[in-house]
Amino acid sequence: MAKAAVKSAKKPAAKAAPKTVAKSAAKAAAKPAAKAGAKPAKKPAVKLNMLRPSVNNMSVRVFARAAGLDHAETDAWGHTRSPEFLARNPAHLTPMIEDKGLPRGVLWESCAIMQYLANKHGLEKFYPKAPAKRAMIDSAMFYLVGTLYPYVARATYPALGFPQYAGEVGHSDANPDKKSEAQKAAMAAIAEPLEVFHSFFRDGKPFIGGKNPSIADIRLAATLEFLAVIDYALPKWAKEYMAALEKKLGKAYAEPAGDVRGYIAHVKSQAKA
Ligand SMILES: N[C@@H](CCC(=O)N[C@@H](CS)C(=O)NCC(=O)O)C(=O)O
Repeated sequence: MAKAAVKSAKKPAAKAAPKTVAKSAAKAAAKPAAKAGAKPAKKPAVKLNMLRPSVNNMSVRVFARAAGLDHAETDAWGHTRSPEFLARNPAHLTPMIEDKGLPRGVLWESCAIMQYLANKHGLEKFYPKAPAKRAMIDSAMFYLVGTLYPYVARATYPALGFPQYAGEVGHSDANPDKKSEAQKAAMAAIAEPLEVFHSFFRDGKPFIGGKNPSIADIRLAATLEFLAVIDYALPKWAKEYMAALEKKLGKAYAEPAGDVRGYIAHVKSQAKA
């Protein structure tokens, strides 16, 4: 399994702080950079710009490790709105990879990144080539990003301290009762799509991908990590599913998950204080 080299961002500028990650995130999840004096490895093939407390980022970080891809992580904390970053990625979003073959040199959107890297390196174990099987993985990921994730974001971002999106109650000047009502409604809405992943996409199999976790499984398990911040009562199957995926992927999962879990523990301890 390839170990990701990690470069930390230089001074994160307060003004350039990323939209969806609270300022304390960088501190809470910050890890020391690679050991000084270590033998310089050959230049990694792919550069991954990432933010540690994010489950969108966690998905790609887990996948790159699990697939043993030659890559280096750069902590983009405080840089996503810098002129240099925006010139390459006007959406200012992470995860973002830099890879030579790409027409614009960069690619963002977690699922698109995993699909591209799996295609490029023939990683059929994570992303089957057969059209019908592949379509199910794609369907699960689109359903996650388009339906489940917006509920998860509205339910958890207020507790995570992440800003919500324009037009949402959480983003507005609405009174706290209205905000709390909206948060609760989003939380209640999670159960239905979650059950769809279980009954339809897993359909009795250990993972959406079958015996082995696919990129859709990595995306789903990572997303569910955020629910711990609101003490969401996950159904038994979901807890077992997440544990099975972590067992199967080992450190490849546990390491990036540790950053997300560390951030959640931090915000929870702040809320209690
Ligand atoms: N749908 C995207 C969401 C990406 C996203 O929201 N990234 C956030 C972190 S969770 C980000 O990089 N925000 C920085 C900014 O907006 O400046 C994906 O799955 O990759």
